[in-house]
Amino acid sequence: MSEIELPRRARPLVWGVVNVTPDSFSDGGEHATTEAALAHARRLLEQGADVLDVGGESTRPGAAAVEAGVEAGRVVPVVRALRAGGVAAPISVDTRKASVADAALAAGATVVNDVSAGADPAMFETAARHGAGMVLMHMRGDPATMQSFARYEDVVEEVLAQLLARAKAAEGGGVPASRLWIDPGLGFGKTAAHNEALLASLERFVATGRRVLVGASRKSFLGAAAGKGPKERLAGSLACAARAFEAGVDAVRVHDVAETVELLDVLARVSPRAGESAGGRIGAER
Ligand code: PMM
Repeated sequence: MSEIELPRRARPLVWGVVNVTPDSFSDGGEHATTEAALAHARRLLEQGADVLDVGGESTRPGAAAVEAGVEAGRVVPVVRALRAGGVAAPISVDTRKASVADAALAAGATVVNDVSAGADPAMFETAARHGAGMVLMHMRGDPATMQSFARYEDVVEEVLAQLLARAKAAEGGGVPASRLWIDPGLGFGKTAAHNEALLASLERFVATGRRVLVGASRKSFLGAAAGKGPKERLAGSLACAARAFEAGVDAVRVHDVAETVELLDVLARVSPRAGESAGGRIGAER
């Protein structure tokens, strides 16, 4: 079975966020049109993004759901135009809907980034049929309700157990382990203390042998309490990327690609962990 083509690096791969939404918390809907999203995606590639993560539904806490047709109408033209323009980099589609994933994969995406970890019963079959990769992210409830579920006895063990169960389900649905990432879902039904505990325990996720992706970029726990807006959370976002490097995760999902690539490339040269980190593991047998 052929594997998804991913670059090999001595540091986590950088997934650049392309939100084609009018209401994303992190970039305020700046890239809502196809043209703006395309320009943004090309800029992220120039800055060194390894993967483009294209999304058409805001998942910020309390966000309302988006119709499948509307969501597909946002993401599919962007994926298609990137491929038509010769972009060869892996493209993931950030969606919870199998129909949107299906259309985006047909247009040239190669990975499904599903913040619900396969809640749509048709999702695993869809990813499997296209030979796509899948990110399985941890969340409780949905974006409208998730913060009411932010109660855990042991957040690390509970998140990990749920993710491993979803990974087994994905494999049962035909998506092989070599194409799966698990993601603790920072900010999705979690308090700041939960997010911090998960970041402090990333090694537990890496130790499962599964690929791990982490998305901390610009999230509220990095500064909302101090009155910092999403774009004022760069230092905190970079601190989390450094933490991900140290823990040996495979990928970080970020908005500030240039700064993150620079940080990780320096770490790859100066850290005793260089080479052990996960970008270099990608494509290895699991
Ligand atoms: N966070 C957001 C959206 N999608 N996907 C994954 N796999 N992990 C995340 O942490 C994650 C995600 C939050 O919204 P944003 O697009 O505005 O950053």
